[in-house]
Amino acid sequence: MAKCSFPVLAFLSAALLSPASAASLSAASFAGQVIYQVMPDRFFNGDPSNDGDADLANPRAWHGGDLAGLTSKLSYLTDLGVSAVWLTPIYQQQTGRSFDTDAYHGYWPADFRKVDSHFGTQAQWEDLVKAAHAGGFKVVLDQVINHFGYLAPAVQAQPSWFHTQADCDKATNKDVVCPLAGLPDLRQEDPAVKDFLFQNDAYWRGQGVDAFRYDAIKNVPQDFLTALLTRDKAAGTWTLGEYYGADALSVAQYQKAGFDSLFDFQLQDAMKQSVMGGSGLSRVASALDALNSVPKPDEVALFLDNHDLPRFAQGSLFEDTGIQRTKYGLRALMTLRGVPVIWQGTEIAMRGGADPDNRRDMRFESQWTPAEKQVFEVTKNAIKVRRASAALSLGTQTRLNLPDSLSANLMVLLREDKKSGQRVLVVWHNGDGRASYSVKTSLAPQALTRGLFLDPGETLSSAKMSVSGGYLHLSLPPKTAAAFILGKL
Ligand SMILES: [Ca+2]
Repeated sequence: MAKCSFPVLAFLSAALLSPASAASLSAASFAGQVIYQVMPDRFFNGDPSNDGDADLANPRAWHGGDLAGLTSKLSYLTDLGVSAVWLTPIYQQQTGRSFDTDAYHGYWPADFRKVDSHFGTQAQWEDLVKAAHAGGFKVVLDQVINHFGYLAPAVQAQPSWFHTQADCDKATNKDVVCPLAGLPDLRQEDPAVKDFLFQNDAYWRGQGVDAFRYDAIKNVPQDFLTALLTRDKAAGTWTLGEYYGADALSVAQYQKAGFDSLFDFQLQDAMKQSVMGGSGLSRVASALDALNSVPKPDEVALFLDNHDLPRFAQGSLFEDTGIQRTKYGLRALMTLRGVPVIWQGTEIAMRGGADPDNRRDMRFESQWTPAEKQVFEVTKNAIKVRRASAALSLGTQTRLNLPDSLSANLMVLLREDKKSGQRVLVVWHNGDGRASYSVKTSLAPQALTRGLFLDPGETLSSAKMSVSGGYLHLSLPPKTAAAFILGKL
């Protein structure tokens, strides 16, 4: 729920926590998790009785998806193999439309502590949390801290809670004081507003939420964020900030300020260009190198697309290309240090342009094409491989230098879990055809090793690796990511 453009630099005030004091409060970690992002209205309709004026033909209207639907599809998430579920906001929204659009997305709140009737009842929320926890999922809830919905009664009832046009006009930090997309902008410097937002967090923590995804963090004051995050850390709540367009520098600055995690938009953009768009891998390599200097690289949220961006597969002209490259992208994502986040439908290479086209209704197995089923199977396999490997889930990440002539089509990462001694060699192959490479290496000799990722129906990967005579030998299918177990440390 934010718009800006690259490049992005975050300017933080002196009021922030020092890195040391922020780190000392840290309690929660999502290292090793794989998050699945759900927009409940567009996921699954488990209770037609709450549909209200849903209109499936209108992409800007409510569609009827709800909490009961998500609960009934937790088995789908278990099958996919993810470990956490992030819900876009589910609390009570404004009544009526703004810009000819319903508040189906959840970012136009009216009552922050009540489940919206379209999403279900308080009891259905409790059922969901109970079932999710019983299924081993962590629950991540979107928290809006910047604004109310345009038509929320509070805007008229409590005008002192909101910035005015005059505040905006005289503000030095327009991002913080001026409305985001015209939304009624909360005055977090008002103690009553601050306390209201603190209590919203406390309320949802009490409702079983394990982590918050904070919307539009560049649009709220830093000292407010610091106070909010201090409370979250003390309570053991993991925090994920959305700073639209964030690069590794922004990630580092906000982690130092107390966030456990931010989304890395720079890496997302690089992967879109390289994996889906077909340009070389150098921008991906740079984005990964930049992450080496963030305080908590294991916690950084990695993603191919989300509800605010065109779909990952949307970047390709042909259907089969979009399918093939989404498999590549999802496998590649599962090889990286950090916390992968999958937006509902990306695991079947769903298409869609800008909002609301990127929020088409989720489709499930009986509705899939054979190609979509294949993408799902590839994703499921890649998640399974990642979660079974301490090196891929939790290991350090070192990018190996390659000759310039190879670096557009090849990227090699060494993932090492120091605790277990497990090591995995990751290779991204961006070439259009099957290819073999021999690269000088200091790795110890190793017999022919097959890749860990399997295509549907395959029992032995066609991706091959060996090390002999001081050379790393690779034989790789086109446009894919591979991972090979290396001898222990
Ligand atoms: Ca419904």
